[in-house]
Amino acid sequence: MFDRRKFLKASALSAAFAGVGQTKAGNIVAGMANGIEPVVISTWDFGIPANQAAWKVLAAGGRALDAVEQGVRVPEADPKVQTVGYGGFPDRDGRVTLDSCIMDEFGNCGSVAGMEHIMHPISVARMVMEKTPHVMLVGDGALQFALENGFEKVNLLTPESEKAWKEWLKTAKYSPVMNIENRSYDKLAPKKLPGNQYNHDTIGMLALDAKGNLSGACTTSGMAFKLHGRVGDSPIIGAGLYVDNEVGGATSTGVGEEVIRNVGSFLVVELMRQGYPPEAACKEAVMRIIRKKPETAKQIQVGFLALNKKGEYGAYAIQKGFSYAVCNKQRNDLLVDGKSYYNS
Ligand code: SD4
Repeated sequence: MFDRRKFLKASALSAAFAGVGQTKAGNIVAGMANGIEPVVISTWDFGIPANQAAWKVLAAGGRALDAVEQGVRVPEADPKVQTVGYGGFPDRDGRVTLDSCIMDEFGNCGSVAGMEHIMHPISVARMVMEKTPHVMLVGDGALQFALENGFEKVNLLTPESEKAWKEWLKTAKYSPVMNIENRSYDKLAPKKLPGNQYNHDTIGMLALDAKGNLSGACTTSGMAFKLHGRVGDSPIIGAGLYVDNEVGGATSTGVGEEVIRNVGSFLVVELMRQGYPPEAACKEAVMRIIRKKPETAKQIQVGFLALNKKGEYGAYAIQKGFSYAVCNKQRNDLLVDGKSYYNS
């Protein structure tokens, strides 16, 4: 039955935000006038080469699901990206444990958490989605499943990441101080590692294909030097990633504990369902974290990235410095500075 109150609320929100982002790089993408055009967006600067791999699939008329899988495999395999996949920083026991998830246009999803020794956890997550009746496999069970399905066992700890871990061990207290860890590793490792190009976090990727279908992927080695067994937001459907093909998709980066507590990516998608444009939805999800824990929020970074069904996109973070990459027919290497609550 038609709900007039809901309709008026949604219309009012749409109207209130109608001007948001129409002229800014971070809000509107191809297809506004001439129907939907494919687009792929992803977190941080390493999103640029990842998007380009995804774009090959989209430009050939491929499925968004294939695009996001191919895209995030790029940083997964790149040892210079020390926060995703191979070469990722280990936990405080020196073990590289990976978290990944994927979600398609039908609401199917798959996930692995705390998985060791596999170069492409995103592809294992996809296999969990497609070959099992389950959503999530963890730890040894995830590894066993991967090995049984033809994935190769590799050593994910590179000499550079091992060195950074040993450096961290000199001063590390064995206590899970989650809310400052993000920053301490930012200060510690990347600047000391020669040749390191990238120093940020999780890759979350969202794509819209030529058929107008959405998919998303999220993959990470998690918080550097975490407690062994700690799982962040990234492999948790609704926290690190959510896609609803009727509305849009969202993904997150930063301190996963706060994202999980607020079911962040699901919240962003639900806000878009109510009429919020992507950036406004991301901002409201960030504000929810800040309002609940203002003192904690001063110390941490959380960023959300969102893409709606029309191909509009946006982002918002607690702290400044959250960049995201965009690739479409016009540009394959756009890097956008996401807006943030704190600006210094
Ligand atoms: C996590 N959100 O494990 C991920 C990793 C990240 O800053 O982005 N860390 O919490």
